[in-house]
Amino acid sequence: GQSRSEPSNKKFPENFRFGVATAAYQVEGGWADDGKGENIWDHYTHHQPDHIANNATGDVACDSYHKYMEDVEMLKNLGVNYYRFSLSWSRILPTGYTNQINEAGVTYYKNLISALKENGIEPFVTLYHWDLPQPLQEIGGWPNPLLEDNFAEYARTAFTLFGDDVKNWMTFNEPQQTCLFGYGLGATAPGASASGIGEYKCAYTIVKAHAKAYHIYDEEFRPTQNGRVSIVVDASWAEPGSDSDEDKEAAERLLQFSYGFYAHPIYHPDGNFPQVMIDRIADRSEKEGFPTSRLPELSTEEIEYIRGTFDFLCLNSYTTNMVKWTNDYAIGAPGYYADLSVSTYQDPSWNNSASGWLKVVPWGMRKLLNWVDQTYNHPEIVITENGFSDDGRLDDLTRINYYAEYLTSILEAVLEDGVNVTGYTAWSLMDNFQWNFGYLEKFGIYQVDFEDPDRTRTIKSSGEYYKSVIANKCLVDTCEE
Ligand code: PNW
Repeated sequence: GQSRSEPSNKKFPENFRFGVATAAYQVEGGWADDGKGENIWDHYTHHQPDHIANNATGDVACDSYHKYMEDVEMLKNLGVNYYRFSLSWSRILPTGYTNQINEAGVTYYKNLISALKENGIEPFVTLYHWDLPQPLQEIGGWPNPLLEDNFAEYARTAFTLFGDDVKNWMTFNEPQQTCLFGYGLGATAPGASASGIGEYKCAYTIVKAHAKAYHIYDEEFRPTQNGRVSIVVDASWAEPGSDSDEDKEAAERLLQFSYGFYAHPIYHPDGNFPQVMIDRIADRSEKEGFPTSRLPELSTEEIEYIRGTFDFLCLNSYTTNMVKWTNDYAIGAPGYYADLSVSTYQDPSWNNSASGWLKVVPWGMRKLLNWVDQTYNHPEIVITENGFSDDGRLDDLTRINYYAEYLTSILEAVLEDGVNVTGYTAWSLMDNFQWNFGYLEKFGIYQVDFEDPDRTRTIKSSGEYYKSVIANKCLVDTCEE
């Protein structure tokens, strides 16, 4: 309901780490500067502008390509332990392939990384936050299994260039957003509509590409660089609509289709895609007249190669959905939602944000953390994104409440449930390009003035609050000692 609970007055453990996150396309701008190649978000915003609110683009965004020293000053002011940002593949390899390295792009990231380190801020680097080089889309993008090798070569290039200073790597950010929305539903770049087939082929490539990058790190870089590699998978908690066995089964099935699809092959001791997906998609494919399942099959060798390719678990989560059981959708055109066959809704009493999908449900975070802890054998978890959108006001009290309530729920999972969460990352350092929503939804703890050519940044009340949380490891004025 609308009621607010008091934030916890317990302290975070001494070794708990706090950070903030951004992503290259959302903040950098400089889309064609100094030899950068075109990627699928450049292409999509330029060629299908009607898919983006106000026809916005990331051409300039927060102009971090030029203003990164100011970003580092903000990070220093906040006192964060680490900064999670992503590399633009096309800025380093303009064609997507390793035939050509763009020295200016390499210099940009070297400068950013050394400025962070000089200020005692650890770089947490994502290799792929949705911005595939356009030439690799021209050969089909992620549903083409050959991209496994293109990604692996890009990863090796990044480990070689930056691995002496970067000790925490994430291969992919939220493959569900790439696969389901980009290649299934046609809602985000590259805008391919092939649901029931495209998202499954995409996931097959991505889990293998992740594993290959992990093995390359393990064999060629870990002995000298000694860092950690993982993948970021996003989840919304799925709460059964009632106590009935059907609704519980439906909620678990949604978690497996949305989160388990990408997490199970890597994080689960048995590896492979979730059995409920294998069974249901095979059954429906057969009834639809397909000779084999629309879900690609992982061979025994592939399952072995992929499972366990992580050094810690990275989780993004913002919200919760309620789930009700339904009859299986009628056999007809293939589709992800038909394969899944559940119905979801959000409780009208939950507090809103500026994003239609994002309702404030802090207790869902605690339940999700417990589910991940139990399902994947008590891994070390870093929350790599969590945050709240509004209209961009400086005095953003609803965002402070969101952070206080979600961090309370996380603290309870750690202290009372024994879940091994070691880090928390606020999305986002600053307002930025929010994909299809352009600049309408603001997630920053710093405001950015997008009317101002200088893209002036101003700290919000939530930024001051987060700063005090980091300094005191405490959510209220004074914590129990
Ligand atoms: C994340 N959901 O995407 C992305 O990693 C960020 O780049 C993005 O800016 C941020 O969320 C805010 O939109 C998500 O439906 C999109 O639960 C949707 C969901 C979760 C994450």
